[in-house]
Amino acid sequence: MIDPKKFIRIFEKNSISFFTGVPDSLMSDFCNLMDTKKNHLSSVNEGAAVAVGIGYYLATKKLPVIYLQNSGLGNAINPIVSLINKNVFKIPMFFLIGWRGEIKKKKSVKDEPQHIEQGLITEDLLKTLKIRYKILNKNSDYKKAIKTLKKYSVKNSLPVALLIRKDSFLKSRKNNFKESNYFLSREEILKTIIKALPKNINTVSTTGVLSRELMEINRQKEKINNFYCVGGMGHAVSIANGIAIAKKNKKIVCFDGDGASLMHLGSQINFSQNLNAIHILINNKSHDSVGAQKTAGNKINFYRLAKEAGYKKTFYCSRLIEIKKAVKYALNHKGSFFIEIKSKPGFRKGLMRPREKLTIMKDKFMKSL
Ligand SMILES: Cc1ncc(C[n+]2csc(CCOP(=O)(O)OP(=O)(O)O)c2C)c(N)n1
Repeated sequence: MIDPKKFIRIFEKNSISFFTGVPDSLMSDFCNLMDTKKNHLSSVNEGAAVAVGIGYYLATKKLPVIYLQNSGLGNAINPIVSLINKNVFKIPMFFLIGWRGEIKKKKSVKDEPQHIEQGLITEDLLKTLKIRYKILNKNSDYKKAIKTLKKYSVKNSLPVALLIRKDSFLKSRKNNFKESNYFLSREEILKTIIKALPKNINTVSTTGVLSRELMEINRQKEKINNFYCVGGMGHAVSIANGIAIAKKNKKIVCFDGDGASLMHLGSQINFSQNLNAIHILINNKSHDSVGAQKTAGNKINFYRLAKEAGYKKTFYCSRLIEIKKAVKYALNHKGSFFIEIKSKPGFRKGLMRPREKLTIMKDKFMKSL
Protein backbone atom coordinates (compact mmCIF):
# COMPACT_ATOMS: atom_id res chain seq x y z
CA MET A 1 0.00 0.00 0.00
CA ILE A 2 1.04 3.58 -0.61
CA ASP A 3 2.09 5.71 2.32
CA PRO A 4 0.25 9.02 1.75
CA LYS A 5 3.08 10.97 3.38
CA LYS A 6 5.59 9.57 0.90
CA PHE A 7 3.11 10.10 -1.91
CA ILE A 8 2.84 13.81 -1.08
CA ARG A 9 6.61 14.06 -0.79
CA ILE A 10 7.00 12.80 -4.36
CA PHE A 11 4.78 15.59 -5.61
CA GLU A 12 6.89 18.07 -3.71
CA LYS A 13 10.08 16.60 -5.16
CA ASN A 14 8.54 17.27 -8.57
CA SER A 15 7.98 20.93 -7.60
CA ILE A 16 4.25 20.39 -7.15
CA SER A 17 3.29 21.71 -3.77
CA PHE A 18 -0.15 23.32 -3.90
CA PHE A 19 -3.18 21.14 -3.22
CA THR A 20 -6.87 21.92 -3.32
CA GLY A 21 -10.02 19.84 -3.61
CA VAL A 22 -12.93 18.15 -1.90
CA PRO A 23 -12.17 15.03 0.15
CA ASP A 24 -13.07 11.50 -0.83
CA SER A 25 -13.40 8.40 1.33
CA LEU A 26 -11.03 6.34 -0.87
CA MET A 27 -8.33 8.92 -0.27
CA SER A 28 -9.29 9.88 3.27
CA ASP A 29 -5.82 9.37 4.72
CA PHE A 30 -4.26 11.47 2.00
CA CYS A 31 -6.99 14.11 2.52
CA ASN A 32 -6.50 14.09 6.28
CA LEU A 33 -2.86 15.02 5.78
CA MET A 34 -3.95 17.95 3.66
CA ASP A 35 -5.41 19.63 6.75
CA THR A 36 -1.91 19.80 8.21
CA LYS A 37 -0.39 21.51 5.15
CA LYS A 38 -0.01 25.24 4.71
CA ASN A 39 -0.12 25.17 0.94
CA HIS A 40 -3.59 23.65 0.89
CA LEU A 41 -7.09 24.95 0.36
CA SER A 42 -10.18 22.99 1.32
CA SER A 43 -12.40 23.87 -1.62
CA VAL A 44 -16.17 24.30 -1.44
CA ASN A 45 -16.72 22.25 -4.60
CA GLU A 46 -14.69 20.55 -7.29
CA GLY A 47 -15.36 23.15 -10.00
CA ALA A 48 -14.15 25.90 -7.70
CA ALA A 49 -11.05 23.80 -6.98
CA VAL A 50 -10.26 23.67 -10.71
CA ALA A 51 -10.72 27.43 -10.95
CA VAL A 52 -8.44 28.03 -7.96
CA GLY A 53 -5.92 25.75 -9.66
CA ILE A 54 -6.15 27.90 -12.79
CA GLY A 55 -5.42 31.05 -10.79
CA TYR A 56 -2.56 29.37 -8.97
CA TYR A 57 -1.01 28.29 -12.28
CA LEU A 58 -1.40 31.78 -13.78
CA ALA A 59 0.40 33.28 -10.81
CA THR A 60 3.19 30.70 -10.39
CA LYS A 61 3.53 28.68 -13.65
CA LYS A 62 3.44 25.65 -11.36
CA LEU A 63 1.07 22.71 -11.51
CA PRO A 64 -1.62 22.61 -8.85
CA VAL A 65 -3.02 19.31 -7.56
CA ILE A 66 -6.81 19.03 -7.58
CA TYR A 67 -8.14 16.08 -5.56
CA LEU A 68 -11.71 14.84 -5.76
CA GLN A 69 -14.01 11.87 -5.74
CA ASN A 70 -15.09 10.86 -9.26
CA SER A 71 -18.63 11.95 -8.37
CA GLY A 72 -17.23 15.48 -8.25
CA LEU A 73 -16.16 15.34 -11.90
CA GLY A 74 -19.60 16.65 -12.81
CA ASN A 75 -18.92 19.83 -10.85
CA ALA A 76 -15.48 20.15 -12.44
CA ILE A 77 -16.43 19.59 -16.08
CA ASN A 78 -17.43 23.16 -16.86
CA PRO A 79 -14.09 24.84 -16.03
CA ILE A 80 -12.22 21.84 -17.49
CA VAL A 81 -13.99 22.11 -20.84
CA SER A 82 -14.51 25.86 -21.01
CA LEU A 83 -11.25 27.13 -19.53
CA ILE A 84 -8.37 24.68 -19.32
CA ASN A 85 -9.07 22.82 -22.56
CA LYS A 86 -6.51 22.95 -25.38
CA ASN A 87 -8.85 25.10 -27.52
CA VAL A 88 -9.19 27.65 -24.76
CA PHE A 89 -6.36 28.62 -22.34
CA LYS A 90 -4.42 25.33 -22.27
CA ILE A 91 -3.77 25.12 -18.54
CA PRO A 92 -1.87 22.18 -17.06
CA MET A 93 -2.94 20.64 -13.77
CA PHE A 94 -2.71 17.38 -11.88
CA PHE A 95 -5.91 15.62 -10.82
CA LEU A 96 -6.13 12.94 -8.15
CA ILE A 97 -9.46 11.18 -8.57
CA GLY A 98 -10.89 8.60 -6.18
CA TRP A 99 -12.57 5.92 -8.27
CA ARG A 100 -15.80 4.94 -6.51
CA GLY A 101 -17.65 2.22 -8.40
CA GLU A 102 -14.37 1.21 -10.01
CA ILE A 103 -14.17 -1.29 -12.85
CA LYS A 104 -12.06 -4.39 -12.28
CA LYS A 105 -11.67 -7.02 -14.98
CA LYS A 106 -14.33 -5.20 -16.99
CA LYS A 107 -16.87 -5.42 -14.15
CA SER A 108 -18.14 -2.89 -11.60
CA VAL A 109 -16.99 -3.70 -8.08
CA LYS A 110 -19.66 -3.72 -5.38
CA ASP A 111 -20.50 -0.18 -4.37
CA GLU A 112 -23.50 1.99 -3.55
CA PRO A 113 -26.03 2.60 -6.37
CA GLN A 114 -25.07 6.26 -6.73
CA HIS A 115 -21.51 5.25 -7.57
CA ILE A 116 -22.20 2.57 -10.18
CA GLU A 117 -22.76 4.72 -13.28
CA GLN A 118 -20.13 7.27 -12.29
CA GLY A 119 -17.62 4.45 -11.82
CA LEU A 120 -18.53 2.97 -15.20
CA ILE A 121 -18.14 6.20 -17.14
CA THR A 122 -15.13 7.67 -15.35
CA GLU A 123 -12.48 6.43 -17.77
CA ASP A 124 -14.58 7.39 -20.81
CA LEU A 125 -15.15 10.78 -19.26
CA LEU A 126 -11.43 11.36 -18.79
CA LYS A 127 -10.83 10.31 -22.39
CA THR A 128 -13.59 12.64 -23.63
CA LEU A 129 -12.15 15.46 -21.56
CA LYS A 130 -8.72 14.70 -23.08
CA ILE A 131 -7.16 14.20 -19.66
CA ARG A 132 -4.28 11.76 -19.87
CA TYR A 133 -4.48 9.42 -16.89
CA LYS A 134 -2.94 6.42 -15.18
CA ILE A 135 -4.67 4.05 -12.80
CA LEU A 136 -3.15 3.85 -9.34
CA ASN A 137 -3.42 0.82 -7.07
CA LYS A 138 -1.60 -0.22 -3.93
CA ASN A 139 1.27 -1.78 -5.92
CA SER A 140 1.72 1.00 -8.47
CA ASP A 141 5.06 2.65 -9.08
CA TYR A 142 3.59 6.00 -8.11
CA LYS A 143 6.94 7.81 -8.27
CA LYS A 144 7.26 6.97 -11.94
CA ALA A 145 3.59 7.71 -12.63
CA ILE A 146 3.75 11.17 -11.02
CA LYS A 147 6.98 12.02 -12.82
CA THR A 148 5.82 10.99 -16.29
CA LEU A 149 2.38 12.56 -15.97
CA LYS A 150 3.90 15.80 -14.74
CA LYS A 151 6.32 15.85 -17.66
CA TYR A 152 3.49 15.33 -20.14
CA SER A 153 1.30 17.99 -18.47
CA VAL A 154 4.01 20.65 -18.47
CA LYS A 155 5.22 19.88 -21.99
CA ASN A 156 1.73 19.99 -23.52
CA SER A 157 0.00 22.42 -21.16
CA LEU A 158 -2.73 19.88 -20.57
CA PRO A 159 -4.34 18.33 -17.50
CA VAL A 160 -3.38 14.85 -16.30
CA ALA A 161 -4.83 12.53 -13.69
CA LEU A 162 -4.20 9.60 -11.41
CA LEU A 163 -7.34 7.51 -11.07
CA ILE A 164 -7.11 5.96 -7.65
CA ARG A 165 -8.47 2.51 -6.82
CA LYS A 166 -9.91 1.57 -3.45
CA ASP A 167 -7.37 0.51 -0.80
CA SER A 168 -4.42 2.12 -2.57
CA PHE A 169 -3.37 4.12 0.50
CA LEU A 170 -2.23 2.92 3.88
CA LYS A 171 -4.85 3.59 6.53
CA SER A 172 -3.78 5.41 9.65
CA ARG A 173 -7.25 5.11 11.26
CA LYS A 174 -6.54 8.48 12.74
CA ASN A 175 -9.36 10.92 12.72
CA ASN A 176 -8.26 14.47 12.19
CA PHE A 177 -10.78 16.37 14.04
CA LYS A 178 -10.60 16.58 17.77
CA GLU A 179 -13.72 18.47 18.71
CA SER A 180 -14.91 18.73 22.26
CA ASN A 181 -17.18 15.99 23.53
CA TYR A 182 -19.23 18.80 24.94
CA PHE A 183 -21.11 19.01 21.65
CA LEU A 184 -23.99 16.74 20.66
CA SER A 185 -23.60 13.87 18.23
CA ARG A 186 -25.42 14.11 14.91
CA GLU A 187 -27.38 10.98 15.77
CA GLU A 188 -28.80 12.36 19.02
CA ILE A 189 -29.65 15.60 17.26
CA LEU A 190 -31.53 13.71 14.54
CA LYS A 191 -33.40 11.59 17.11
CA THR A 192 -34.55 14.74 18.90
CA ILE A 193 -35.70 16.39 15.69
CA ILE A 194 -37.59 13.33 14.47
CA LYS A 195 -39.39 13.17 17.79
CA ALA A 196 -40.39 16.81 17.45
CA LEU A 197 -41.69 16.46 13.89
CA PRO A 198 -45.30 15.48 13.11
CA LYS A 199 -45.91 12.06 11.58
CA ASN A 200 -45.71 11.85 7.77
CA ILE A 201 -43.97 15.19 7.28
CA ASN A 202 -41.91 15.33 4.07
CA THR A 203 -38.19 15.76 4.45
CA VAL A 204 -35.09 15.63 2.25
CA SER A 205 -31.73 14.59 3.67
CA THR A 206 -28.21 15.28 2.46
CA THR A 207 -25.48 12.98 1.12
CA GLY A 208 -23.40 10.92 3.52
CA VAL A 209 -23.72 9.51 7.00
CA LEU A 210 -26.55 11.86 8.04
CA SER A 211 -28.90 10.03 5.69
CA ARG A 212 -27.80 6.64 6.97
CA GLU A 213 -28.40 7.69 10.57
CA LEU A 214 -31.80 9.10 9.65
CA MET A 215 -32.70 5.87 7.88
CA GLU A 216 -31.88 3.89 10.99
CA ILE A 217 -33.82 6.21 13.32
CA ASN A 218 -36.83 6.18 11.00
CA ARG A 219 -36.68 2.44 10.28
CA GLN A 220 -39.11 1.11 12.85
CA LYS A 221 -41.85 3.69 13.14
CA GLU A 222 -41.46 5.22 9.68
CA LYS A 223 -42.43 8.55 11.16
CA ILE A 224 -41.17 10.84 8.43
CA ASN A 225 -41.33 10.52 4.65
CA ASN A 226 -37.76 11.22 3.68
CA PHE A 227 -36.09 11.54 0.30
CA TYR A 228 -32.49 10.44 0.68
CA CYS A 229 -30.23 12.57 -1.52
CA VAL A 230 -27.68 9.74 -1.77
CA GLY A 231 -25.66 11.52 -4.48
CA GLY A 232 -25.60 15.04 -5.87
CA MET A 233 -23.93 16.40 -2.76
CA GLY A 234 -25.17 19.89 -1.97
CA HIS A 235 -28.42 19.56 -3.87
CA ALA A 236 -30.72 18.31 -1.07
CA VAL A 237 -31.84 21.89 -0.42
CA SER A 238 -32.76 22.43 -4.07
CA ILE A 239 -34.72 19.18 -4.18
CA ALA A 240 -36.56 20.39 -1.07
CA ASN A 241 -37.07 23.68 -2.86
CA GLY A 242 -38.73 22.04 -5.86
CA ILE A 243 -41.09 20.21 -3.53
CA ALA A 244 -41.81 23.33 -1.45
CA ILE A 245 -42.73 25.28 -4.59
CA ALA A 246 -45.09 22.55 -5.78
CA LYS A 247 -46.62 21.73 -2.39
CA LYS A 248 -47.21 25.10 -0.82
CA ASN A 249 -49.59 23.78 1.82
CA LYS A 250 -47.03 21.36 3.28
CA LYS A 251 -44.01 22.09 5.47
CA ILE A 252 -40.85 20.77 3.80
CA VAL A 253 -37.76 20.06 5.88
CA CYS A 254 -34.22 19.80 4.52
CA PHE A 255 -31.51 18.13 6.62
CA ASP A 256 -28.15 19.45 5.48
CA GLY A 257 -24.45 19.19 6.33
CA ASP A 258 -21.99 22.08 6.43
CA GLY A 259 -19.81 20.62 3.64
CA ALA A 260 -22.80 19.95 1.43
CA SER A 261 -24.32 23.34 2.11
CA LEU A 262 -21.09 25.10 1.19
CA MET A 263 -20.93 23.20 -2.08
CA HIS A 264 -23.92 25.07 -3.54
CA LEU A 265 -24.44 27.80 -0.97
CA GLY A 266 -26.40 30.04 -3.33
CA SER A 267 -29.29 27.57 -3.30
CA GLN A 268 -30.24 28.91 0.12
CA ILE A 269 -31.25 32.17 -1.51
CA ASN A 270 -33.84 30.22 -3.50
CA PHE A 271 -35.08 27.95 -0.72
CA SER A 272 -35.53 30.86 1.70
CA GLN A 273 -38.16 32.39 -0.58
CA ASN A 274 -40.74 29.75 0.36
CA LEU A 275 -43.31 30.16 3.10
CA ASN A 276 -43.14 26.47 4.02
CA ALA A 277 -39.37 25.87 4.23
CA ILE A 278 -37.38 24.52 7.17
CA HIS A 279 -33.64 24.18 6.56
CA ILE A 280 -31.77 22.32 9.31
CA LEU A 281 -27.99 22.40 9.02
CA ILE A 282 -25.98 20.12 11.28
CA ASN A 283 -22.58 21.76 11.55
CA ASN A 284 -19.69 19.55 12.63
CA LYS A 285 -17.19 21.83 10.82
CA SER A 286 -16.02 18.83 8.83
CA HIS A 287 -16.61 16.41 5.98
CA ASP A 288 -17.37 13.81 8.60
CA SER A 289 -18.65 11.11 6.24
CA VAL A 290 -15.32 10.82 4.41
CA GLY A 291 -12.80 11.25 7.25
CA ALA A 292 -13.69 14.48 9.11
CA GLN A 293 -11.41 16.81 7.17
CA LYS A 294 -12.11 20.46 7.99
CA THR A 295 -14.57 22.22 5.72
CA ALA A 296 -13.73 25.62 4.31
CA GLY A 297 -16.48 27.06 6.48
CA ASN A 298 -15.21 25.76 9.79
CA LYS A 299 -15.18 29.27 11.22
CA ILE A 300 -18.43 30.44 9.65
CA ASN A 301 -21.68 31.17 11.45
CA PHE A 302 -24.09 29.66 8.97
CA TYR A 303 -27.14 31.08 10.70
CA ARG A 304 -25.83 34.59 10.09
CA LEU A 305 -25.26 33.91 6.41
CA ALA A 306 -28.74 32.40 6.25
CA LYS A 307 -30.29 35.57 7.61
CA GLU A 308 -28.79 37.50 4.71
CA ALA A 309 -29.84 34.73 2.31
CA GLY A 310 -33.44 35.61 3.11
CA TYR A 311 -34.72 33.18 5.75
CA LYS A 312 -37.43 34.76 7.85
CA LYS A 313 -35.93 33.57 11.12
CA THR A 314 -32.69 31.81 11.91
CA PHE A 315 -31.61 29.84 14.98
CA TYR A 316 -28.34 28.63 16.44
CA CYS A 317 -28.58 25.64 18.77
CA SER A 318 -26.05 23.60 20.69
CA ARG A 319 -28.40 21.97 23.21
CA LEU A 320 -31.32 19.60 22.77
CA ILE A 321 -33.76 21.94 24.46
CA GLU A 322 -32.86 24.72 21.99
CA ILE A 323 -33.35 22.34 19.08
CA LYS A 324 -36.81 21.32 20.28
CA LYS A 325 -37.84 24.96 20.70
CA ALA A 326 -36.53 26.01 17.27
CA VAL A 327 -38.23 23.10 15.48
CA LYS A 328 -41.49 23.78 17.28
CA TYR A 329 -41.34 27.44 16.30
CA ALA A 330 -40.63 26.64 12.66
CA LEU A 331 -43.49 24.14 12.52
CA ASN A 332 -45.97 26.57 14.01
CA HIS A 333 -45.17 29.67 11.99
CA LYS A 334 -45.43 30.59 8.33
CA GLY A 335 -42.23 31.51 6.49
CA SER A 336 -38.77 30.09 5.93
CA PHE A 337 -36.64 28.97 8.86
CA PHE A 338 -32.98 28.08 9.17
CA ILE A 339 -31.72 26.12 12.15
CA GLU A 340 -27.97 25.68 12.58
CA ILE A 341 -27.06 22.99 15.07
CA LYS A 342 -23.57 22.59 16.45
CA SER A 343 -22.42 19.00 16.49
CA LYS A 344 -19.27 16.98 16.99
CA PRO A 345 -17.97 14.76 14.17
CA GLY A 346 -17.99 10.97 14.39
CA PHE A 347 -20.50 8.17 13.89
CA ARG A 348 -21.23 4.58 14.84
CA LYS A 349 -19.80 1.77 12.79
CA GLY A 350 -22.15 -0.48 10.82
CA LEU A 351 -24.90 2.06 10.11
CA MET A 352 -27.46 0.72 7.69
CA ARG A 353 -27.59 1.55 4.01
CA PRO A 354 -30.75 1.57 1.89
CA ARG A 355 -32.25 -1.94 1.85
CA GLU A 356 -34.91 -1.25 -0.72
CA LYS A 357 -34.28 -0.31 -4.31
CA LEU A 358 -33.92 3.45 -4.59
CA THR A 359 -36.66 3.59 -7.24
CA ILE A 360 -39.08 1.92 -4.82
CA MET A 361 -38.11 4.44 -2.14
CA LYS A 362 -38.71 7.21 -4.64
CA ASP A 363 -42.19 5.85 -5.50
CA LYS A 364 -43.14 5.71 -1.82
CA PHE A 365 -41.93 9.25 -1.29
CA MET A 366 -43.90 10.51 -4.28
CA LYS A 367 -47.05 8.82 -2.99
CA SER A 368 -46.57 10.48 0.37
CA LEU A 369 -46.59 13.90 -1.29
C1 LIG B 1 -19.87 16.02 -5.65
C2 LIG B 1 -19.37 15.20 -4.52
N1 LIG B 1 -18.15 15.46 -4.00
C3 LIG B 1 -17.68 14.71 -2.97
C4 LIG B 1 -18.42 13.68 -2.46
C5 LIG B 1 -17.88 12.81 -1.33
N2 LIG B 1 -18.59 13.09 -0.08
C6 LIG B 1 -19.65 12.38 0.36
S1 LIG B 1 -20.25 12.89 1.82
C7 LIG B 1 -19.07 14.08 1.93
C8 LIG B 1 -18.95 14.98 3.14
C9 LIG B 1 -20.20 15.73 3.45
O1 LIG B 1 -19.90 16.68 4.45
P1 LIG B 1 -21.04 17.40 5.25
O2 LIG B 1 -22.09 17.88 4.32
O3 LIG B 1 -20.41 18.40 6.14
O4 LIG B 1 -21.71 16.24 6.09
P2 LIG B 1 -21.04 15.29 7.21
O5 LIG B 1 -20.39 14.19 6.49
O6 LIG B 1 -20.11 16.13 8.01
O7 LIG B 1 -22.23 14.84 7.99
C10 LIG B 1 -18.23 14.08 0.80
C11 LIG B 1 -17.10 15.03 0.58
C12 LIG B 1 -19.68 13.44 -3.05
N3 LIG B 1 -20.48 12.47 -2.64
N4 LIG B 1 -20.11 14.19 -4.07
